[in-house]
Amino acid sequence: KQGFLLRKCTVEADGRKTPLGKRGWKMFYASLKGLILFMHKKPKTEEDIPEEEEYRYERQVYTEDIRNSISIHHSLASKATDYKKRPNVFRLRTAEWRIFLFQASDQEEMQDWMTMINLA
Ligand code: I3P
Repeated sequence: KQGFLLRKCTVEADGRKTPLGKRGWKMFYASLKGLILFMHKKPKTEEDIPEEEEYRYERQVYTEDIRNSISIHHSLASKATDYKKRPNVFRLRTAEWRIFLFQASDQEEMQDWMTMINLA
């Protein structure tokens, strides 16, 4: 499963709220392989694009972002019914109790991501 996802961090591994300034929504190209949700980001500058690690999706260049990739082993995805500001948002709680919100492009995509993550 792969596709664009907007991500917002809300709770860190230490159980604390993600600090202000790091709570914004950020676009990633995500791909679920095994038990890792690999994240790919748009590089800030052309020089940040390593030739061999270049990914192109929908005419945009996205490079692998190991730091933001997430282990989904023992994690749980569920619809963020209490989050009303945006549609098609699901919550991901990881084994270390980090919490992320992800906004998918539509309801079907959201359902698909939740199913794939929870069945992985
Ligand atoms: C955050 C950004 C998010 C917002 C978050 C802000 O600021 O505006 O969009 O979340 O609110 O802290 P920053 O970009 O400086 O990190 P919402 O879109 O959910 O409102 P929050 O602190 O209430 O999570």
